[in-house]
Amino acid sequence: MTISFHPDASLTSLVLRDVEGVHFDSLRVEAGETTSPKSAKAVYIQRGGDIAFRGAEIAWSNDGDPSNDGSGVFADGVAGLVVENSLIHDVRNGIVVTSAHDVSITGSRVANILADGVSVSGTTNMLIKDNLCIDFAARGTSGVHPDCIQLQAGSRAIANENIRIIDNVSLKGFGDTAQGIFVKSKYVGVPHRDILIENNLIKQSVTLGIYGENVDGLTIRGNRVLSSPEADTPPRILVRDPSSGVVIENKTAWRIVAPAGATVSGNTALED
Ligand SMILES: [Ca+2]
Repeated sequence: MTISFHPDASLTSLVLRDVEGVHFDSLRVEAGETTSPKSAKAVYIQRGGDIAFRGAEIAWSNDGDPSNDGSGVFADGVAGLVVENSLIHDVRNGIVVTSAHDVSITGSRVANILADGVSVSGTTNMLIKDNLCIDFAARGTSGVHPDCIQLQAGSRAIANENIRIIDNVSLKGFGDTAQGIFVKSKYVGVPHRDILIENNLIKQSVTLGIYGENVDGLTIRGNRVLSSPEADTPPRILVRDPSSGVVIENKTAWRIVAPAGATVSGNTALED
């Protein structure tokens, strides 16, 4: 079933619980302000599957105050999710995916972000491609450390497997600094597996452009990690142990730090 929204139509929130096979065209959610930003979700999908959003616009309050915004899309336990050509703005987290599989986030823009653009845990088979993160709130606001794309193991201690992060762009824009692509599991013996980070552009001014830790099978290829003009700490590529099967190649970055045993070749370092 496909639900197409009239250009004048909007919702204040959308909850899909155990829903199967519904595709939304041009959904608009204007969620307004929230007094509980950590738990509030403009679009909440719990279980179910084969859910798609194409051409959506999902936003909390566009008032210059990032502390009154909740998350844009929060998907938990979903079997099959597409977010395509959508705009998600004025959010705490743009898109949160946890304990899901077969997920595609493509061609979308996440702007005016307090925490993370895309945050993923416990998920298998996911494509994150052709997205843009821009205009982060001041780092440290409400204690957050923003990233464009973050892979973590979450509170359930389940890492991610087979995640492809390709052709995304993270820019400072008119906002503050943020990390680019951050991949870490804090649980011993629970590594992420088979992670590809390819041809992304990160132009920022904090140390971690691309970061990996506790990953089994990590390929970082063809990315550009560049400083924004006012950078005092240019971003770098940093991969830490415990990690195995690490390949870093054909990348441009100010500095590349890899663990022993990594295959590092064909990179251009911008060290001055
Ligand atoms: Ca706001």
